[in-house]
Amino acid sequence: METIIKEINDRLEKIITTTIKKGDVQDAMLYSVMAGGKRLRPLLLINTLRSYGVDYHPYLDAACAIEMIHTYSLIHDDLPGMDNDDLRRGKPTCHKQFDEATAILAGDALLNESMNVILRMNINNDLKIHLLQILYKASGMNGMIYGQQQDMYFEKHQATLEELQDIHHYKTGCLIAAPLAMAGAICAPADQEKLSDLGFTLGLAFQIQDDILDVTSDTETLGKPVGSDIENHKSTYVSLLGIEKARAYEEQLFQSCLEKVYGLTFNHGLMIEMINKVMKRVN
Ligand code: GRG
Repeated sequence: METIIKEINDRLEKIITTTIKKGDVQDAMLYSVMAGGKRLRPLLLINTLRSYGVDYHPYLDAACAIEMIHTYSLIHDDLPGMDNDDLRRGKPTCHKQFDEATAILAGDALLNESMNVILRMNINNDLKIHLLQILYKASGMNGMIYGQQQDMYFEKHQATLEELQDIHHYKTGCLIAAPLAMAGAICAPADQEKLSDLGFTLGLAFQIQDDILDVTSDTETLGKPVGSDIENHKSTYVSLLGIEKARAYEEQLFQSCLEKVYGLTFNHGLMIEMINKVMKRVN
């Protein structure tokens, strides 16, 4: 897995340093893309291909394109007009390190250039269009951006558990399901739906874990009380269910992911390793 992460990192660095014009925006793109993300989404694409016994190298750029979209979403999510965060992955957020205008453009450019990365890939045009359709539906207004809109609405309104699930299906789930669906499009079209469904379940489990990590790291590192998000009127799985039920729900979804993996005909071991990596993260 470490070798593959290095390949992803090297390729991302090369794309940003060699295919676009130099200047502050390029510096900001590079800063955020290389700031130490876990590369979960590209790994999901690559490891799904490997699970089917397919060489992932011709598709490395598709994996990088997903990470570029993910990074754009984090840069914009951190902006003063959204979450107004000063730190991301333990480092100054893009707008703190550069300035707000540069961070907006860096996010915009990552989204645009992600499409150019796929357009330049040396694969047949039908597959290229199929990959573009999956990725830009997942990240667009019927996907991640819709989820972000709902998230912003429910910062001011109390969400039910169903509404919370809907937010995360779109905001987090779509960009986790996309790499699995893209792998399906590349090498197992008949499995695409099942792979996407696995991705949405994994995305939900990942989000619940994120909510749990938020409160546990609050208590451990900041001394804030568990469930402090309740005071911010922000609904989370922990604020709605309590930490024990949230943990039980996460475990139930984790088991469901394993069942879905065994419902597919490929190398199960690799995918289980990948799911374990997602679910056992500590940040
Ligand atoms: C601004 C259009 C727009 C969308 C923003 C993804 C997102 C939507 C906001 C990020 C805020 C957030 C905490 C989302 C939950 C999903 C999540 C835990 C994202 C972080 O993903 P990781 O853990 O990040 O894969 P790294 O740092 O490893 O890349």
